[in-house]
Amino acid sequence: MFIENFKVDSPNVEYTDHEIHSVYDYQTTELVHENRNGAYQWTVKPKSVKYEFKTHTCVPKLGVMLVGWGGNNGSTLTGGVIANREGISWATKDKVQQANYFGSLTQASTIRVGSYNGEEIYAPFKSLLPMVNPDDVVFGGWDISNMNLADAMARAKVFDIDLQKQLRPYMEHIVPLPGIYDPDFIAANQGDRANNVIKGSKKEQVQQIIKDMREFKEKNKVDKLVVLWTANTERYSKVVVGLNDTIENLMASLEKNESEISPSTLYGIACVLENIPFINGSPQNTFVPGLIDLAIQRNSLIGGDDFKSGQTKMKSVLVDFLVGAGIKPTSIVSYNHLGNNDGMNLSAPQTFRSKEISKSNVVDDMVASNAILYEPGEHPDHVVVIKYVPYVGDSKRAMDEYTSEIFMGGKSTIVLHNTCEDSLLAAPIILDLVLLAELSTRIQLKAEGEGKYHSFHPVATILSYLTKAPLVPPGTPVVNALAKQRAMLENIMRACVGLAPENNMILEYK
Ligand code: NAI
Ligand code: DG6
Repeated sequence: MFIENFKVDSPNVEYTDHEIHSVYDYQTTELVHENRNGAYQWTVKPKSVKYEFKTHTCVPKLGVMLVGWGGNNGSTLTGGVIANREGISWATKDKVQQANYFGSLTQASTIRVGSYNGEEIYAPFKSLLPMVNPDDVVFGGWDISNMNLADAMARAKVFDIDLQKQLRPYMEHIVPLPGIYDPDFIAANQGDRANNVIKGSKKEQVQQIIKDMREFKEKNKVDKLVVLWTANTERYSKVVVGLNDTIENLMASLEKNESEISPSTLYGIACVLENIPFINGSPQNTFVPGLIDLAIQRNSLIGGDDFKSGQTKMKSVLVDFLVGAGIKPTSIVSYNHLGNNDGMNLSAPQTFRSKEISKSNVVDDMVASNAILYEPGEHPDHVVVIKYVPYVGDSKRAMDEYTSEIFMGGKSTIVLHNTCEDSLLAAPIILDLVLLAELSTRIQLKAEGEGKYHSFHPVATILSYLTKAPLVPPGTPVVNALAKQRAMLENIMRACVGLAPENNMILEYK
């Protein structure tokens, strides 16, 4: 059964006009070991820590500025939100299609609330805490191409033609702001697009981005802004002592107009200086150590890296299942071909390398979790291939072969083939990222013994479900397994309304 929303009735939860206050017992474990005659003896102690959460319930008017607004993702997301907001439907060869937010965790998935008369009761994920309605988001952003969004949508060839016709009047007057262009960081084949660029030194470019964000906020009367990079994948920038390894060195490098500071890092610096959440949807190392430290110092949310849309999402489910079932994946080979501008940009070795890195590390935590299957240091062969095939456009083909060792030396090979418009997968993920980033800035918490409430760590691990290579605070374990990432997010939101984590024990029926 489905319910639209619910309220929690508990002595541990208080709803006031402006906030939800909850007291929550965090059940965890503490491990100790001692050396007994040369062998470690481990002891596990259950531990309970009392937390208090405070969630501001006033939902702001939210502005979202996209870097790479005129790209396939940017135009698809913008058109998709307009279509939802305006209630647009369109004819396809199969049926009359209504606009929807399928593929969005916050808008189109549910959580289990409990059982009622022997029936499982589900509610929308978004009903857990007050969230911005995507229909109300005001979009803006930058692009190094000055193409208007209606033409960009047509160039992307993602939406059905009847939908494009209906969206055109809403989008043809929208032209992205000039962006920061540095040909050294993206493929040479992108040069023809770059007709809308910010001039000046890197410091002046950062100042221009800050000015743009302030003007956008002012003009659109938004209460809050989130910025998200959905521009071309850049090559990795070199991380060098004295260049970008500390806040001081990064800021000094900005003053000196050092060539190795990438455009994405420049947008990041601008956002952190303005305390505006900044999310990186591409794989490059935008968050060099100096920028991470700056974000921590200024308590400004950063999140990334690289949207987890299709092939990697499957991988972070399938390998988790295999290893969790005691089966040993020994070879994972992932081929993609696609024909959109992203594919063209990734056909250069340096930008491909960024993508190869973010796609390759996604099974590490699952492999490390099972020393029965894997020797220390052992890892499955894992190969990622991406080819540019213009004809298929945005309709990416992803082919995967997983070979595993099973019982008594047997082998099992699973082959997957997925065909799908890449931008239709990415657009709802972008929405989730910005909506959850905004929500997380309204949550404060404190553990027992902590005097004052504080926000979550500015490096937003809460967003990891949505990214291939989750950015984590220094010293924090990276979790890639999709089910764990979803559970983490859902359970934190449940804690904010004083609900226990979903443990699936269903003891009441045992
Ligand atoms: P796209 O190439 O269609 O769009 C990128 C846009 O960024 C272009 O319009 C380009 O002119 C603009 N641009 C490039 N550098 C810029 C800069 N410095 N400042 C402002 N604008 C700039 O690519 P698409 O398909 O929209 O993908 C965007 C990014 O998202 C890519 O890096 C891609 O790797 C990443 N991504 C996409 C996924 C998907 O499923 N579509 C999944 C994971 C990541
Ligand atoms: C080629 O792989 C293009 C990429 O931008 C991907 O489409 C994107 O990284 C999505 O990757 P995945 O592994 O989540 O499907």
